[in-house]
Amino acid sequence: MERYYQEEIECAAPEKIRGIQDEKLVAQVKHVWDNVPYYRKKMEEKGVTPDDIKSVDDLHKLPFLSKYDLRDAYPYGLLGVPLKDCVRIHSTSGTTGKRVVAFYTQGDIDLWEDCCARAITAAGGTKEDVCHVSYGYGLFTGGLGLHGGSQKAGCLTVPVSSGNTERQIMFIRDLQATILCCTPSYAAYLGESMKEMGMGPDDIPLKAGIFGAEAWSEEMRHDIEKTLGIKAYDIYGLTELSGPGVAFECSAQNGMHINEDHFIAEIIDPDTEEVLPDGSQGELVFTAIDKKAFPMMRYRTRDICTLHREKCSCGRTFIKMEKPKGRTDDMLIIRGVNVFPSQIETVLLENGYQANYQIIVDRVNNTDTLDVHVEMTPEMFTDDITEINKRQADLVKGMLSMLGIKAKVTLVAPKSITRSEGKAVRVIDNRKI
Ligand code: DLL
Repeated sequence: MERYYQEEIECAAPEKIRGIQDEKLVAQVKHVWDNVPYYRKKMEEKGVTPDDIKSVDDLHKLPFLSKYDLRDAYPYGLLGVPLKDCVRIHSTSGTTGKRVVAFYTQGDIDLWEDCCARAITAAGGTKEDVCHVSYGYGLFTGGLGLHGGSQKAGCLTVPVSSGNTERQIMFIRDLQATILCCTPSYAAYLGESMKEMGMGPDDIPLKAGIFGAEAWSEEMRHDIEKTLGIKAYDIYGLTELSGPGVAFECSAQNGMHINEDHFIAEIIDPDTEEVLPDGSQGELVFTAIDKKAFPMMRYRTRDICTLHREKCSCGRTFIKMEKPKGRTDDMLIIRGVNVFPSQIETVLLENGYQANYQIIVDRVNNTDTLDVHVEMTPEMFTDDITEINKRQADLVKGMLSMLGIKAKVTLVAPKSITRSEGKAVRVIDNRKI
């Protein structure tokens, strides 16, 4: 039986949701115009005033915001309320440039936690469940976001945060955790560690996992589901828009419902900035229509994605986004060809490997090189050179057909690639361009 946290809105008629969006958008544009001089200036430069925005149909008239604006306005330039009305900040996990700092009023946190509670409830979470949260707590939004959502959904919430994998497995077993929240790469690592400890899916009571914060493939989902004996659900979000819970997966497990009563999604061509119709692949852009402290208007996420507005078997009417295919800024251009780490991952998982790999890009004599280091699984580990060469050649062939360019593949010993407790670091680009 499908469970909902706020059924009347999650399953509302599309016209009703559209009406809510129209009303909230008009009010939000006014809020921003009156309170965020940085964005007002952008609107003035584009010749738009709040009077021009009467419904979602007018959204395209508004200027975009991007990470550059956030850095420009760092730290307080995009605040929509006096600082004294804010009760929390979070910050991005990005490693380049200035960190993005996002602000929250108590109302913003409430809505954010509702979004996470919708995700947990859709994954089957109830008062009867124990929810083990291994996303990092702190500036990263994963821990506290899912924590708040889990409490609102009524689960007994275990705020483990990241680290100390053996202790995590012990808690999952001893406290009878039924729901696990962490990054997909950490879920895979927990599974690996359990195997090493001589434990299998029957030794833990988990039934569902809510995994996001990084791209993961369908193949990785199947692997995790098998190793942990659970159903694995995707969850999407970003700090700028509050954190996890902007979109979440339901029992259909084929795309994430966007919480459209709080966020309006668009897909644009990242080069021309033209809005594309549903079903087209492009850059995902969000307008947050409820958030007061950090009101993001037409925020360019850099995530490459496709939206679908078809009826879903779960009964929810919110539009669905596919798993993001990658980011415009993690897309590698190698010898002129666009390469996404997710494509390489798909080839590896299709060939029986796990998502333990590192992509090393360099430029030698003016030519780009693509090296992929891939861990053998313990089951396939061998020092037979003929066997290793054959396996490497198979992967080179698979990647050539997926990417259209030749990669060099090096198989390495199990567990030799550093594991991450948060988002995995998959790409090392040594080119000085
Ligand atoms: O990663 C928020 C989050 C925490 C989401 C926990 C889900 C679970 P940031 O650190 O600001 O926020 O990173 C946001 O991560 O623009 C995407 O590129 C990527 N991302 C987030 N969720 C997914 C997902 C959090 N399910 C950036 N699939 C986003 C693919 C994801 N990429």
